[in-house]
Amino acid sequence: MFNKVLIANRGEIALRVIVACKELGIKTVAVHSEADRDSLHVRYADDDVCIGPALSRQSYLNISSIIAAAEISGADAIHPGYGFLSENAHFAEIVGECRLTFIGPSPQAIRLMGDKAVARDTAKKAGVPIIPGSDGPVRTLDDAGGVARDIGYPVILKASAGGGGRGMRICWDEEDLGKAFETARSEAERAFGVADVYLEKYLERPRHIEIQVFGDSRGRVVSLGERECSIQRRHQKLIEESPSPAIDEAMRKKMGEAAVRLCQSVNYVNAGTIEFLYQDGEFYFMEMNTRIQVEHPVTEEVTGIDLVKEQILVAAGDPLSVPPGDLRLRGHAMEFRINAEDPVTFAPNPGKIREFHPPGGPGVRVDSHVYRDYVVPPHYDSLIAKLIVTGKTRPDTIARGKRALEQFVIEGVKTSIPLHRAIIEDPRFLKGDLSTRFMETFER
Ligand code: MV4
Repeated sequence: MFNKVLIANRGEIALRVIVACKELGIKTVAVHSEADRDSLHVRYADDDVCIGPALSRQSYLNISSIIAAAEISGADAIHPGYGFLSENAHFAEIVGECRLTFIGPSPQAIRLMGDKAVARDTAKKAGVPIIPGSDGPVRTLDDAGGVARDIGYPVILKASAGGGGRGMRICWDEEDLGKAFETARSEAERAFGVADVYLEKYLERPRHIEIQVFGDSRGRVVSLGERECSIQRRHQKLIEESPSPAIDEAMRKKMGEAAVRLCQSVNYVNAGTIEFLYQDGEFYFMEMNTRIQVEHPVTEEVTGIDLVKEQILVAAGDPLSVPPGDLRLRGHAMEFRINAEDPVTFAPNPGKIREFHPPGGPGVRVDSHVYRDYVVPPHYDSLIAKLIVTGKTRPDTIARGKRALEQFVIEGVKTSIPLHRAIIEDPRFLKGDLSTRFMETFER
């Protein structure tokens, strides 16, 4: 087992990893920027190293500073959290070359899934359903037009190196495609350094449903149920839940088996997520995320598995602790992401938190790094807390969420709490009638 783990991240996920290490009896090293000196992850870690100025590029994305911090503090492993360097294959490689353990998948697996056109092809070869579309990138407008005519409009152009909704273009007809093709390519080139784009049939009302997967170094891969993440705005998730109101036991098994096949085909080790679009009773592979995700707690609540501890144990060579046989999800869990932002315009609202009273009681979990008088810096994402509620059924969980959101007091910065209080009263939300376009038609 590791003696000391360095956490290459900040905010709530840095605290979450420290908590897991403490429970495993492992020492921790926090790294922080100049803007994060007063952060709780710095206070709770055994050691801390300042790795640079506030700007992420100069601190949390600065590979040499992080490696140097690991060396001077005597860490033997690095947990990347989510965001920042978590899906950077080059970083994972350097960590290994420096005789440190990267707590995550291999650089090869990260690289393979980082190219979305390659990931799509890998899924197809593993027998995982994909959305009708091009075989690999489309090189010319002629090729794109040919594929689009075959599959029928509307189609969507996606950047091979993109992901998370960046660099996408919907085309309703040939004229749209003609206008979008070169723009999409040059945007992809500018944003990701690779111009490649691929094409898919555009699904008009899908749900975003993802499967949590986990592989160990003995070649075992398990699926740990799904998360429904359809409630998003500007490709930022707002609410996630497990189980999905759209998925029954038979579908869960089918999706889980498809996700496991994909992982096995790339010898996947550690935590990962297979994202699917789900529409009219069919699921289609969209992307794979090779990291622990923000919304991992909803899976922890319904499976009883501590995913972050599991990441550390598996990285140290232990077998998965999950017993063999079909997993059953227990109860229902829902996560509300609380951002320091204007609830109407969604503009970030950094500043000093004047009051902070998180809710408690049965079935309520708050994962947060903030406290009264904490100053939310303007340099990073605006997530300040995750409220996770668990109950026996979906209605019980919603009732618990409603009271917890009412009890949650945060003053000094504007937050998304009022938005969550409104969504939780929406008749479509209550029915579980969700799609990725839910927020487009949401009226407060
Ligand atoms: C799609 C789609 C419809 N059809 N692909 C957005 C994020 C990126 N991972 C892929 N995305 C989409 N791909 C096809 N063929 C709709 C979206 C999409 C979406 C997906 C999940 C959650 C929210 C979304 C919001 C807008 C569009």
